[in-house]
Amino acid sequence: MMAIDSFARDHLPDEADLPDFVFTLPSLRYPSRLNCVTRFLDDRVANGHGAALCLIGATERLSYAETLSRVNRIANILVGQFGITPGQRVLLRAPNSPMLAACMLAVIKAGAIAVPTMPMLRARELVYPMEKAEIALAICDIRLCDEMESARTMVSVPALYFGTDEFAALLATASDQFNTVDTAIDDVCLIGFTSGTTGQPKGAMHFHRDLLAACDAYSANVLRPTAKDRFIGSPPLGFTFGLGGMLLFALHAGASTVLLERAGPDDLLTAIPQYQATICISAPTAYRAMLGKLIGSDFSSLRKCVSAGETLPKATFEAWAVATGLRLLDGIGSTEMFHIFIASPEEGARAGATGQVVPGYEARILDSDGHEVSDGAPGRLAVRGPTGCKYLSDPRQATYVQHGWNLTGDTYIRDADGYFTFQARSDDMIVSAGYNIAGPEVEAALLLHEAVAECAVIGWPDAERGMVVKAFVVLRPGYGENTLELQDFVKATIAPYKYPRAIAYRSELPKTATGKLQRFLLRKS
Ligand code: 3UK
Repeated sequence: MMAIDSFARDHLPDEADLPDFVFTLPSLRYPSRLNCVTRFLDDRVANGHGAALCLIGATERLSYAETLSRVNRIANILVGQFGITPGQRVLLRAPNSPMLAACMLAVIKAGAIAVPTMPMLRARELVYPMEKAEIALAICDIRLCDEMESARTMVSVPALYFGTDEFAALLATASDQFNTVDTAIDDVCLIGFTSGTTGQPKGAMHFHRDLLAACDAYSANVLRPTAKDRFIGSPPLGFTFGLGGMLLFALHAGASTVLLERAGPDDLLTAIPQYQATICISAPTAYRAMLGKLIGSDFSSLRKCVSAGETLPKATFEAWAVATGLRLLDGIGSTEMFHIFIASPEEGARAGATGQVVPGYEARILDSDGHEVSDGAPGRLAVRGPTGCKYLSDPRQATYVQHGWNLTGDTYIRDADGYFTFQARSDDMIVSAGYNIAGPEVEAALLLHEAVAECAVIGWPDAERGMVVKAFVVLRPGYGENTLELQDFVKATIAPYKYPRAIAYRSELPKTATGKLQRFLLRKS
């Protein structure tokens, strides 16, 4: 019997602080012992799907059988060379690639816990998850070794670099047979650190069943990929949006996925036709950036486009539909919930609304006392389902989970048809002269103006009104500053009292590694 490291289990929140888990969908009833990689890979190969393409990178293409054999080899290296035992935490650091995907799957297959990180993190930012998760091994792309080596001067952790001759030699000699480590369905297999717009990142722990539930709830019911699909997109695998959307949903459907190191809007414009991708996973900002440059790009292979991470304004939804004939699939997810819990399939999509609750999830809108508000009134979004927030020893668990419900920190309105419309992050609501104004609504209005490429709206301290609405605007090339015109435009588009009383012009806006606007930095500017 192998020693089992109980760190993750020991650091789960107390029973009383856990969210309720609901398993209403029959497809979410899993056996009590299962390693999720069995479903993602081994079962596929056993069922005759081994020859189908699985992982596609800039320099290599692996079938399902080749992916399984690579994953097994890496798992053997982890166990044989580094003595990794079930439950230990393995940090991963690399841009998206088939090798990174294989390493993550190998860690999980070996019963260990993957702790993926964003490739752009600096040494100082790596130290926190390394210490907090008591990392046993760091797997890192050799090209990103500088920050890793500098982090390792601060925390002593063994490192395994890929992209080196030594690694290639290890891989070549390792056995491609590996017995999947038998785990409980509720053993932790992943710790995703939040990007943390403020404060220290939080380590959101997820079970084997959480990775499967995202596939069986959201992907199977809303995205509905088939084995013929080819995924492509921008989020890093270090972000649960990317891990689910770019890897797990593809594997779960027997489809292929294109994992590119550079997948910004300009890269996607050429990569989508080049790889004949059918499903694009990205964020509103990237779709907006692509919109202006679509002429000359052949997007005829695309059949679905997922947008998440930030609110999708009506204008972007409509412009994308006109330009490509595709209805963007908006969806709200979070690192804590692992993936998307409110989203509608194309035929049910409504411009400007995030969508309806994903089958398997429940959602409510609460007032500040925790009572449900009536349809049409804004309140705090509370959700529960098969997945939920489980922070690695963090007092902020009690903020996210209250009375069994996960409180995402977003203000939403539900209408009588069960559609949920995003208002603002609860701390981005602006109270000006007694009015409640949602910054993102003013942003959506500004984005309808032809001169506006990007914008961010915040509350700005004001002696008279408490706060005033202030907009930071990035202009499209060829347009000059014209504050009066933009103000009049907003007044003509939404209730006039919401117009930005101050407008500042910027060449770019501060964003997190996951592409979210950092409004708090603007508040300090
Ligand atoms: C915001 C949205 C409006 C919202 C994520 C899909 O973004 C993800 O996770 P994070 O932990 O952030 C969560 C917060 O981001 N948000 C995300 N999507 C939307 N707001 N409309 C949307 N469609 O404030 C939420 O609380 O970085 C997204 C899948 C997995 C994820 N981790």
